[in-house]
Amino acid sequence: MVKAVAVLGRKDGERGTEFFSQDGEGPTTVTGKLSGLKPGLQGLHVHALGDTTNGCMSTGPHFNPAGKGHGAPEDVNRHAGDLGNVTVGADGSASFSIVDKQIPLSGPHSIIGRAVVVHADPDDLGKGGHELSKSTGNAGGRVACGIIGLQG
Ligand SMILES: [Cu+2]
Ligand SMILES: [Zn+2]
Repeated sequence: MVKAVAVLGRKDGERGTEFFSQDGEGPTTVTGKLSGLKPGLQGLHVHALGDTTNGCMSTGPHFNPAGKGHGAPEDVNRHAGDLGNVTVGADGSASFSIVDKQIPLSGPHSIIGRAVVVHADPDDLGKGGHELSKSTGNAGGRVACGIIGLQG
């Protein structure tokens, strides 16, 4: 079992924690608790770089080792980092659990050392018809992010 954790934050404070676990070659389970966010659907992705020298802006594009287009988690044509949306409640908090096969914690396409990013707007899952739909899901600004690091 490989375990990892990301503490999400922004300049004005912490926004939550996401835990990752993967058993052998199986899917990765992501469980998260976020707070201090705007209510509604918000895009959630793994971005390619674990670089927060310029805040969430320097985490690069969506993690995309297979060179595909942006999509929904259940789509064949999706970035590995496309985890869809989280639902933020009226109190600004969200709890979620995601099981996904494209975000391993070991091997050549490992997401260790990359970043998870929460966006300001809903991810249109590539279907919104906006010029950004096929690259980012038009999910707007990067509200919070955290570097995915190994956990004991
Ligand atoms: Cu993103
Ligand atoms: Zn994407």
